[in-house]
Amino acid sequence: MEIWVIHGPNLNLLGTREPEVYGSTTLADIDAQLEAAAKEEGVELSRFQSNHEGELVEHLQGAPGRADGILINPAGLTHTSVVLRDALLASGLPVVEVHLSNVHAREEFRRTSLVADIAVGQVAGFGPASYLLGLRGLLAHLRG
Ligand code: CA2
Repeated sequence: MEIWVIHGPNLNLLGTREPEVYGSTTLADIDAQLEAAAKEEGVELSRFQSNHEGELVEHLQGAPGRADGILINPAGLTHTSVVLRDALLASGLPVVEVHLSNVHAREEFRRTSLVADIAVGQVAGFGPASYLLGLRGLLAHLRG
């Protein structure tokens, strides 16, 4: 089984700026934790980060036939991007949406997600653990 992990814009800055909001863990740390969890679960991971909406869409277009499920933190695009939503839908794959922060306890605009209603589920507010919980949830869904 192969899970595609996708990180949206600015998440490459994790651990270097705004630690009071997003913590001090880097994206490489999160990827390493996910890799360890995937190994335990006996699944393959493919990881991708981009600051460009179009690159994320093109990447997602390669998912059908290769990925079994998508774990995504769409970052700011969560709240704005119809094209990312369309690309996720077009993949035909189960999607789990994750956020480091509790998007429901921040500014009003972060409470809107264009991904949540097409996702299997959303995990938000647990810092890097959101990714690990999201991965376990996605695998539970895929394994029925
Ligand atoms: O909490 C999350 O995971 C978010 O997806 C993060 C996004 C934000 O726009 C969403 O509302 C919630 C922001 C990602 C930017 O990450 C940074 C990390 C370090 C420094 C600056 C930005």
